[in-house]
Amino acid sequence: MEVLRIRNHLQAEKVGGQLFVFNEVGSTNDVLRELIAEGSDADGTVVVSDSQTVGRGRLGRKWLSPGGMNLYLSALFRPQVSPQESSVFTFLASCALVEVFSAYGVDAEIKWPNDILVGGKKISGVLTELGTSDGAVNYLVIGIGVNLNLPEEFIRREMEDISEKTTSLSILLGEEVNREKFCAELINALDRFYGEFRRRGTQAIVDMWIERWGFVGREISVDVSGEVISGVVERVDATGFLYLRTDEGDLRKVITGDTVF
Ligand code: BT5
Repeated sequence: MEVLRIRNHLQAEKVGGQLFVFNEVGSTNDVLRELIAEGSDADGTVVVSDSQTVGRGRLGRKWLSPGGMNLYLSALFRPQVSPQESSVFTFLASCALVEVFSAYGVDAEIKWPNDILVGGKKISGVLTELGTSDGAVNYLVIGIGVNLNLPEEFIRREMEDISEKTTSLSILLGEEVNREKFCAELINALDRFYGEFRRRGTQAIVDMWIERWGFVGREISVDVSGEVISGVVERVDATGFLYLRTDEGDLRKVITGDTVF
Protein backbone atom coordinates (compact mmCIF):
# COMPACT_ATOMS: atom_id res chain seq x y z
CA MET A 1 0.00 0.00 0.00
CA GLU A 2 1.24 3.51 -0.80
CA VAL A 3 0.85 6.63 1.31
CA LEU A 4 -0.06 8.84 -1.64
CA ARG A 5 -2.74 6.46 -2.88
CA ILE A 6 -4.31 6.58 0.60
CA ARG A 7 -3.90 10.38 0.85
CA ASN A 8 -5.70 10.84 -2.49
CA HIS A 9 -8.94 9.74 -0.84
CA LEU A 10 -8.48 11.44 2.54
CA GLN A 11 -10.85 14.14 3.71
CA ALA A 12 -10.04 13.88 7.39
CA GLU A 13 -9.43 16.86 9.65
CA LYS A 14 -7.35 15.23 12.35
CA VAL A 15 -7.04 11.48 11.92
CA GLY A 16 -4.28 10.50 9.46
CA GLY A 17 -2.62 13.94 9.66
CA GLN A 18 0.52 11.89 10.27
CA LEU A 19 0.36 8.67 8.27
CA PHE A 20 3.02 5.93 8.25
CA VAL A 21 2.77 2.98 5.88
CA PHE A 22 4.92 -0.16 6.24
CA ASN A 23 5.31 -3.37 4.24
CA GLU A 24 5.70 -5.65 7.24
CA VAL A 25 5.70 -5.07 10.99
CA GLY A 26 5.19 -7.20 14.10
CA SER A 27 2.03 -5.37 15.13
CA THR A 28 0.87 -1.91 14.03
CA ASN A 29 -0.16 -1.23 17.65
CA ASP A 30 3.46 -1.78 18.75
CA VAL A 31 4.89 0.34 15.93
CA LEU A 32 2.57 3.19 16.90
CA ARG A 33 3.63 2.87 20.55
CA GLU A 34 7.29 3.05 19.46
CA LEU A 35 6.55 6.16 17.38
CA ILE A 36 4.82 7.72 20.39
CA ALA A 37 7.89 6.98 22.54
CA GLU A 38 10.06 8.69 19.88
CA GLY A 39 7.84 11.79 19.92
CA SER A 40 5.63 11.18 16.84
CA ASP A 41 2.67 11.51 19.10
CA ALA A 42 0.29 13.90 17.34
CA ASP A 43 -3.37 13.19 18.02
CA GLY A 44 -4.73 11.23 15.05
CA THR A 45 -1.42 9.66 13.93
CA VAL A 46 -2.08 6.50 11.89
CA VAL A 47 0.11 3.47 11.18
CA VAL A 48 -0.83 1.02 8.42
CA SER A 49 0.97 -2.15 7.40
CA ASP A 50 0.60 -4.53 4.49
CA SER A 51 1.25 -7.50 6.78
CA GLN A 52 1.89 -8.30 10.44
CA THR A 53 4.06 -11.12 11.74
CA VAL A 54 2.56 -11.10 15.25
CA GLY A 55 -0.82 -9.41 14.85
CA ARG A 56 -2.77 -9.81 18.05
CA GLY A 57 -6.28 -9.74 19.40
CA ARG A 58 -7.36 -9.35 23.00
CA LEU A 59 -6.15 -11.55 25.88
CA GLY A 60 -3.10 -12.83 24.00
CA ARG A 61 -5.10 -14.12 21.04
CA LYS A 62 -3.69 -14.04 17.52
CA TRP A 63 -4.93 -11.89 14.64
CA LEU A 64 -4.12 -13.64 11.37
CA SER A 65 -2.44 -11.00 9.22
CA PRO A 66 -1.35 -12.32 5.80
CA GLY A 67 0.30 -9.80 3.44
CA GLY A 68 -1.14 -8.11 0.38
CA MET A 69 -4.81 -8.70 1.06
CA ASN A 70 -6.13 -7.02 4.20
CA LEU A 71 -5.97 -3.86 6.27
CA TYR A 72 -4.05 -3.57 9.54
CA LEU A 73 -4.30 -0.08 10.97
CA SER A 74 -3.61 1.60 14.29
CA ALA A 75 -4.72 5.11 15.18
CA LEU A 76 -3.53 7.27 18.05
CA PHE A 77 -6.05 9.30 20.03
CA ARG A 78 -5.29 11.67 22.87
CA PRO A 79 -8.71 12.36 24.37
CA GLN A 80 -9.51 13.71 27.80
CA VAL A 81 -11.02 10.51 29.18
CA SER A 82 -10.53 8.33 32.22
CA PRO A 83 -9.02 4.85 31.77
CA GLN A 84 -12.50 3.37 32.44
CA GLU A 85 -13.86 5.29 29.45
CA SER A 86 -11.30 3.88 27.00
CA SER A 87 -13.72 1.22 25.70
CA VAL A 88 -15.80 4.09 24.29
CA PHE A 89 -13.05 4.31 21.64
CA THR A 90 -13.63 0.66 20.73
CA PHE A 91 -17.26 1.73 20.21
CA LEU A 92 -16.11 4.73 18.15
CA ALA A 93 -14.08 2.45 15.87
CA SER A 94 -17.01 0.01 15.56
CA CYS A 95 -19.35 2.83 14.51
CA ALA A 96 -16.81 3.96 11.90
CA LEU A 97 -16.46 0.40 10.54
CA VAL A 98 -20.23 -0.14 10.31
CA GLU A 99 -20.54 3.16 8.42
CA VAL A 100 -17.80 2.26 5.92
CA PHE A 101 -19.21 -1.24 5.30
CA SER A 102 -22.61 0.31 4.78
CA ALA A 103 -21.18 2.54 2.03
CA TYR A 104 -20.18 -0.72 0.28
CA GLY A 105 -23.78 -1.93 0.64
CA VAL A 106 -22.82 -4.36 3.40
CA ASP A 107 -24.94 -4.55 6.52
CA ALA A 108 -22.45 -5.20 9.32
CA GLU A 109 -23.40 -6.21 12.86
CA ILE A 110 -21.58 -5.28 16.04
CA LYS A 111 -20.81 -8.10 18.45
CA TRP A 112 -20.02 -6.68 21.89
CA PRO A 113 -17.41 -5.64 22.75
CA ASN A 114 -15.12 -5.40 19.70
CA ASP A 115 -16.14 -7.61 16.77
CA ILE A 116 -17.74 -6.70 13.48
CA LEU A 117 -19.62 -9.53 11.78
CA VAL A 118 -21.51 -9.94 8.54
CA GLY A 119 -24.10 -12.71 8.44
CA GLY A 120 -22.66 -14.03 11.72
CA LYS A 121 -19.08 -14.23 10.35
CA LYS A 122 -16.23 -12.06 11.61
CA ILE A 123 -14.85 -9.53 9.14
CA SER A 124 -13.12 -7.12 11.52
CA GLY A 125 -11.88 -6.76 15.08
CA VAL A 126 -10.77 -3.82 17.23
CA LEU A 127 -8.03 -3.88 19.84
CA THR A 128 -7.89 -0.86 22.16
CA GLU A 129 -4.76 -0.34 24.22
CA LEU A 130 -3.91 2.58 26.47
CA GLY A 131 -0.92 4.38 27.88
CA THR A 132 -1.45 5.99 31.27
CA SER A 133 0.50 8.35 33.46
CA ASP A 134 -0.49 9.11 37.06
CA GLY A 135 -3.72 7.14 36.61
CA ALA A 136 -4.88 9.28 33.66
CA VAL A 137 -5.03 8.33 29.98
CA ASN A 138 -1.98 9.62 28.15
CA TYR A 139 -2.94 8.03 24.82
CA LEU A 140 -5.16 5.40 23.27
CA VAL A 141 -4.01 3.13 20.46
CA ILE A 142 -6.93 1.75 18.49
CA GLY A 143 -5.89 -1.23 16.36
CA ILE A 144 -8.23 -2.33 13.60
CA GLY A 145 -7.94 -5.42 11.42
CA VAL A 146 -10.26 -5.77 8.42
CA ASN A 147 -10.46 -8.76 6.08
CA LEU A 148 -10.65 -7.07 2.69
CA ASN A 149 -9.41 -9.42 -0.06
CA LEU A 150 -8.94 -12.54 2.06
CA PRO A 151 -9.90 -15.37 -0.33
CA GLU A 152 -12.22 -18.22 0.53
CA GLU A 153 -9.47 -20.83 -0.03
CA PHE A 154 -7.10 -19.04 2.41
CA ILE A 155 -9.82 -19.10 5.06
CA ARG A 156 -10.44 -22.82 4.46
CA ARG A 157 -6.73 -23.71 4.38
CA GLU A 158 -5.24 -21.50 7.10
CA MET A 159 -8.09 -20.79 9.48
CA GLU A 160 -9.45 -24.29 10.03
CA ASP A 161 -10.96 -23.81 13.49
CA ILE A 162 -12.57 -20.46 12.60
CA SER A 163 -13.13 -20.99 8.86
CA GLU A 164 -16.91 -21.18 9.31
CA LYS A 165 -16.89 -17.97 11.31
CA THR A 166 -14.74 -15.78 9.06
CA THR A 167 -15.46 -13.70 5.98
CA SER A 168 -13.98 -10.85 3.94
CA LEU A 169 -15.35 -7.89 2.01
CA SER A 170 -14.27 -9.34 -1.36
CA ILE A 171 -16.12 -12.60 -0.64
CA LEU A 172 -19.25 -10.60 0.18
CA LEU A 173 -18.98 -8.30 -2.84
CA GLY A 174 -17.68 -10.90 -5.31
CA GLU A 175 -14.89 -8.54 -6.38
CA GLU A 176 -11.50 -7.22 -5.26
CA VAL A 177 -11.55 -4.22 -2.96
CA ASN A 178 -9.21 -1.24 -3.43
CA ARG A 179 -7.40 -1.40 -0.10
CA GLU A 180 -5.98 2.13 -0.19
CA LYS A 181 -9.43 3.58 -0.85
CA PHE A 182 -11.01 1.50 1.93
CA CYS A 183 -8.20 2.56 4.27
CA ALA A 184 -8.83 6.25 3.52
CA GLU A 185 -12.59 5.81 3.94
CA LEU A 186 -12.03 4.21 7.33
CA ILE A 187 -9.71 7.06 8.38
CA ASN A 188 -12.35 9.57 7.19
CA ALA A 189 -15.04 7.77 9.21
CA LEU A 190 -12.83 7.58 12.32
CA ASP A 191 -12.24 11.30 11.91
CA ARG A 192 -15.98 12.08 11.72
CA PHE A 193 -16.77 10.07 14.85
CA TYR A 194 -13.75 11.56 16.64
CA GLY A 195 -15.13 15.00 15.74
CA GLU A 196 -18.48 13.96 17.26
CA PHE A 197 -16.64 12.83 20.39
CA ARG A 198 -14.80 16.16 20.70
CA ARG A 199 -18.01 18.15 20.23
CA ARG A 200 -20.41 16.00 22.25
CA GLY A 201 -18.40 13.70 24.53
CA THR A 202 -18.43 10.00 25.42
CA GLN A 203 -22.19 9.69 25.94
CA ALA A 204 -22.86 10.69 22.32
CA ILE A 205 -20.55 7.91 21.07
CA VAL A 206 -22.11 5.36 23.43
CA ASP A 207 -25.59 6.39 22.20
CA MET A 208 -24.59 6.04 18.53
CA TRP A 209 -23.02 2.67 19.29
CA ILE A 210 -26.12 1.45 21.20
CA GLU A 211 -28.29 2.29 18.18
CA ARG A 212 -26.03 0.32 15.83
CA TRP A 213 -25.55 -2.57 18.28
CA GLY A 214 -29.27 -3.00 18.85
CA PHE A 215 -29.19 -5.27 21.93
CA VAL A 216 -30.58 -3.01 24.67
CA GLY A 217 -33.74 -4.70 25.97
CA ARG A 218 -32.69 -8.05 24.47
CA GLU A 219 -31.18 -11.09 26.16
CA ILE A 220 -27.51 -11.87 25.61
CA SER A 221 -24.96 -14.26 27.08
CA VAL A 222 -21.49 -13.05 27.88
CA ASP A 223 -18.43 -15.13 28.71
CA VAL A 224 -16.45 -13.35 31.42
CA SER A 225 -13.22 -15.29 32.04
CA GLY A 226 -15.03 -18.61 31.66
CA GLU A 227 -18.19 -17.63 33.56
CA VAL A 228 -21.21 -17.25 31.27
CA ILE A 229 -23.62 -14.54 32.40
CA SER A 230 -27.01 -14.35 30.64
CA GLY A 231 -29.48 -11.56 31.01
CA VAL A 232 -31.49 -8.81 29.41
CA VAL A 233 -29.37 -5.75 28.63
CA GLU A 234 -30.89 -3.04 30.81
CA ARG A 235 -28.46 -0.31 29.83
CA VAL A 236 -24.95 0.59 28.74
CA ASP A 237 -23.35 3.37 30.77
CA ALA A 238 -21.14 6.23 29.60
CA THR A 239 -18.02 4.12 30.15
CA GLY A 240 -19.35 1.31 27.96
CA PHE A 241 -20.12 -1.14 30.79
CA LEU A 242 -23.15 -3.41 30.29
CA TYR A 243 -25.83 -3.97 32.92
CA LEU A 244 -27.54 -7.35 32.54
CA ARG A 245 -30.72 -8.31 34.43
CA THR A 246 -30.43 -12.06 35.03
CA ASP A 247 -33.35 -14.53 35.34
CA GLU A 248 -32.81 -14.42 39.10
CA GLY A 249 -33.48 -10.68 38.98
CA ASP A 250 -29.92 -9.60 39.81
CA LEU A 251 -28.34 -6.69 37.98
CA ARG A 252 -24.82 -7.70 36.84
CA LYS A 253 -22.33 -5.10 35.67
CA VAL A 254 -20.14 -6.48 32.89
CA ILE A 255 -16.92 -4.67 32.07
CA THR A 256 -15.37 -6.98 29.51
CA GLY A 257 -15.79 -10.45 28.02
CA ASP A 258 -17.05 -12.08 24.83
CA THR A 259 -20.61 -12.34 23.59
CA VAL A 260 -21.63 -16.00 23.24
CA PHE A 261 -24.05 -16.87 20.44
C1 BT5 B 1 -9.84 -8.85 17.99
O1 BT5 B 1 -9.47 -9.59 19.08
O2 BT5 B 1 -10.76 -9.08 17.26
C2 BT5 B 1 -8.96 -7.62 17.74
C3 BT5 B 1 -8.16 -7.74 16.47
C4 BT5 B 1 -7.36 -6.50 16.22
C5 BT5 B 1 -6.39 -6.68 15.09
C6 BT5 B 1 -5.70 -5.39 14.74
S1 BT5 B 1 -4.80 -5.47 13.26
C7 BT5 B 1 -4.07 -3.96 13.58
C8 BT5 B 1 -3.73 -3.95 15.06
N1 BT5 B 1 -2.44 -4.58 15.31
C9 BT5 B 1 -2.57 -5.70 16.03
O3 BT5 B 1 -1.61 -6.44 16.40
N2 BT5 B 1 -3.86 -5.92 16.34
C10 BT5 B 1 -4.71 -4.86 15.79
P1 BT5 B 1 -10.32 -10.77 19.72
O4 BT5 B 1 -11.72 -10.31 20.01
O5 BT5 B 1 -9.50 -11.27 20.83
O6 BT5 B 1 -10.43 -11.84 18.55
C11 BT5 B 1 -9.34 -12.65 18.21
C12 BT5 B 1 -9.94 -13.91 17.58
O7 BT5 B 1 -10.44 -13.59 16.26
C13 BT5 B 1 -8.92 -15.01 17.36
O8 BT5 B 1 -8.78 -15.81 18.51
C14 BT5 B 1 -9.56 -15.79 16.20
O9 BT5 B 1 -10.58 -16.64 16.68
C15 BT5 B 1 -10.24 -14.70 15.38
N3 BT5 B 1 -9.38 -14.23 14.26
C16 BT5 B 1 -8.03 -14.14 14.18
N4 BT5 B 1 -7.63 -13.61 13.02
C17 BT5 B 1 -8.77 -13.35 12.33
C18 BT5 B 1 -9.04 -12.78 11.05
N5 BT5 B 1 -8.08 -12.34 10.25
N6 BT5 B 1 -10.34 -12.69 10.67
C19 BT5 B 1 -11.35 -13.10 11.47
N7 BT5 B 1 -11.16 -13.64 12.68
C20 BT5 B 1 -9.89 -13.77 13.12
